Amino acid sequence: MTITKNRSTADWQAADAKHFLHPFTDFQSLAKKGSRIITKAENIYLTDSDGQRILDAMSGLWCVNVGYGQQALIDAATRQLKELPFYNAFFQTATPPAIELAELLAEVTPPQFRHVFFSGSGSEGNDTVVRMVRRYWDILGQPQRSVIIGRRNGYHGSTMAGASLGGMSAMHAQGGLPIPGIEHIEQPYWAALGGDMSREQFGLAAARWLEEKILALGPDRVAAFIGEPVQGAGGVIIPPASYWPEVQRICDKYGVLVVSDEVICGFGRTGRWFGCETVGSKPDLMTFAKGVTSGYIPLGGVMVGDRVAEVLIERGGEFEHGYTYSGHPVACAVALANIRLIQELKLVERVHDDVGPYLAKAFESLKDHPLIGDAETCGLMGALLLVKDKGDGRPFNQPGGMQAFDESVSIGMVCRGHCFREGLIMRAVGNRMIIAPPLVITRAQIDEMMALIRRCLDLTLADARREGWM
Ligand code: PXG
Repeated sequence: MTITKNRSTADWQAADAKHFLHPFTDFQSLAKKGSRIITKAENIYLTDSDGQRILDAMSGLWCVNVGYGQQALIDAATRQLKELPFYNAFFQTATPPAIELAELLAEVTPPQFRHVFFSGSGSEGNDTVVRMVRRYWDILGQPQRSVIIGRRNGYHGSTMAGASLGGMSAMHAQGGLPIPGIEHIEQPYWAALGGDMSREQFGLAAARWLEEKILALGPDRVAAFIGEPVQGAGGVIIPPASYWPEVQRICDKYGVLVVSDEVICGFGRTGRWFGCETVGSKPDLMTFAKGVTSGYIPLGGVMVGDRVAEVLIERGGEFEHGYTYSGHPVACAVALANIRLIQELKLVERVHDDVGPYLAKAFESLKDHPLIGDAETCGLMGALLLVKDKGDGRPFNQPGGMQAFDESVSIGMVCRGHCFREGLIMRAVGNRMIIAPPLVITRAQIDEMMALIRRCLDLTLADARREGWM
């Protein structure tokens, strides 16, 4: 054991504050408050350094699909570490785990996908997407076709290209983003932008913003459109059913490549293997990460559809791109064990037929709560909209844009504080409380989670009434 076992919480916090710069964090305010130190986990429960048990309704960070402590994944990593801890895939070499994972991914993804490019994370996967779609159009003799369209409040990672494709204004405000050649359209968020339109009418209207953008730029300049099937970090924004089929129709019409960012939606989260199957798109490229290894070890990549693969392979020559960890054997071995476990436990079918509908019903029953203006789910992703006034449905604050990481938005943070104290991890995105529990969650555990959610909403409501916020 290389980690000191018997340090106190205060000791961990002091060392943390002194040396560790956390992602998406105001360093100074966290140093004052002290981090929560998570020391172990089993199934869907975490334990912190004070011994408190916490129900993890966020699957770590949308990734621990098979739950914590799965022996098959631990064994796969251990075996591979002994056998061959690393070798690269650059110089005409490959390792068995990477080859076998490529084979298995081709099997579980939609039929147009027979090839994969590996990365170390979702952000790197989306950097690969940018390089690859531009290379595709170059090879086809259309180098001017380089613009990629993303959406406001979309999240595609934190590297230069990932953050540029995403539509988080707070991120764009730092470091000179977005990079050139990335454009954005408004998101398909009906509750915020739908006005008098029905959900389905709005879905069509939101898709047509894409057509307007393509026409404004000139179709011969547009390389690709990228979107999450369901926006995750933006607050679990579930698009109207009419949205993605219309997006697909428009992209087909102008020859624009469709990129489905499946980093959150992939590997069963929405009740199908991939989110594009749930929402009805037929992407040319698909970014994945997180659930591919259930987060046990970093791995990401891009599934490359036949339309792009054929051009890259048959006409492209060398693709000048790759990462040291592209096809890392230990990560790939864990992914293989993870995907086989998802198959064995029939987790995708379970989400679709059993726990997904059960969660949907439980969320429906929350609609009687005075704070809840809307409650919606897609598979095992769920969002609660917190409102000031149920009568007119007025939300606490307008999430409209990109407040995914804006800690000044109070009501969600108040609710999240209660969740922390009560032993529940639920995320706040502006005025939306969101969950994405491990796919192994049982009905009884959903009941337990819902009791905690209701209790935290009651505590938040009491605060709001006492403070005169509503
Ligand atoms: N695409 C999507 C759709 C994501 O959700 C990434 C790409 C980037 O993946 P990496 O592995 O580079 O982080 C993500 C990551 C949040 C939150 O607060 C969500 C993510 C990351 C950090 C925080 O919800 N998603």
